[in-house]
Amino acid sequence: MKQRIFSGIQPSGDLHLGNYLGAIKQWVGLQDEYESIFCVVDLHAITVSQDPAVLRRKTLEIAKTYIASGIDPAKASLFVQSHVPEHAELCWLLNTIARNGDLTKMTQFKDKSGFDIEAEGSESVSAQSFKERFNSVGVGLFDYPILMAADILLYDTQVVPVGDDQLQHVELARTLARRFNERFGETFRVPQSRVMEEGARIMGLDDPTRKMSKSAESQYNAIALSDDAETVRRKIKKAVTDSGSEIVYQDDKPALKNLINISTLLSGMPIHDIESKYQGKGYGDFKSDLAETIIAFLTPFQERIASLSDEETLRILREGAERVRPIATAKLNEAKGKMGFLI
Ligand code: ATP
Ligand code: LTN
Repeated sequence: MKQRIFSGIQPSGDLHLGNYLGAIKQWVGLQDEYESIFCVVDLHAITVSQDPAVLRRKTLEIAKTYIASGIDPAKASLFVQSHVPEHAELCWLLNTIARNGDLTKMTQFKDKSGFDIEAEGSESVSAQSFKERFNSVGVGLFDYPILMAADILLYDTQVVPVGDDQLQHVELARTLARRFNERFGETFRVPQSRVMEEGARIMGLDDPTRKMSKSAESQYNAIALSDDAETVRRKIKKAVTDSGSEIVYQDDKPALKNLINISTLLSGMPIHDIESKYQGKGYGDFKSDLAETIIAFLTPFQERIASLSDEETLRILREGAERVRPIATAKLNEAKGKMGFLI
């Protein structure tokens, strides 16, 4: 029996190389080894405000990206979260066993809300501004990790492949599974997370101390999977570098380390070989080759996306939902039965 994996990406913002290298590329390699379920998590996307037309377009775009990256709908189930309403319902059940303290420590919540409950009482935050900030943060954004726990636990997921920014959320899914099982009897499987080593964290091109992000302010933070050749060349040229001019992979050169990571992951050339290739050369040569490596990856990828019609993509997504829904229904009913609901 193959183990089951589940993962998802939100249809918000433009997907970038970090999403591909830190998440989707790993999934492609896992689909033969595991029974795979990959979701477009549209219910998560609305935790920040979305234009409905854009949400619709992005949902299809993420599904096309999965397929163009090599996820095979014959092997893996691809579906849209809102097509399986059990996700939202289990989220409600889990809300009643989660505690506020489980959520206030989540770094993604702190980042996205700009609100840090642990900062209360510090000199920099007055009681007044603390309260104002708290009152303005959306409830959905706070509850986000519980919905993610529901996604994972509904399918008896054994392994959750994610970038390292999501480890804290998977940890919460584990906590909630255990808490539920202790209270109501063995129901949910406790999942494991799985992070890919080098690709785990691709950093921003404009700031190697922060991860490359869909919601970054500067257009020079990320290479979008939809960027054309000229844009890639311009962004790589502008990417910050460290002091010195040698091409070496070292912790004290975080900007260069990040660029070398991207290069090795896309070209398959070992890091050591990259260092040797640029011995005696400067950042300029390395960067212009890196831009071409990225373009050589993106061009056929974008062609595959363009060849997928909306209708075909929607058909794949509907089939995926039909395939996984019975699993979700059975697990939800099991949980409801244990909690005392009439089934
Ligand atoms: P946002 O910046 O709006 O939070 P995001 O770019 O982090 O969005 P998500 O939808 O939160 O994207 O993440 C999708 C997947 O991509 C997750 O598994 C996440 O861990 C991974 N991921 C996101 N950014 C990076 C990155 N810079 N490096 C590696 N993996 C990443
Ligand atoms: N929170 C995740 C997306 C996500 C997810 C999941 C990942 C939602 N549900 C279940 C793995 C398993 C993110 O922002 N990347």
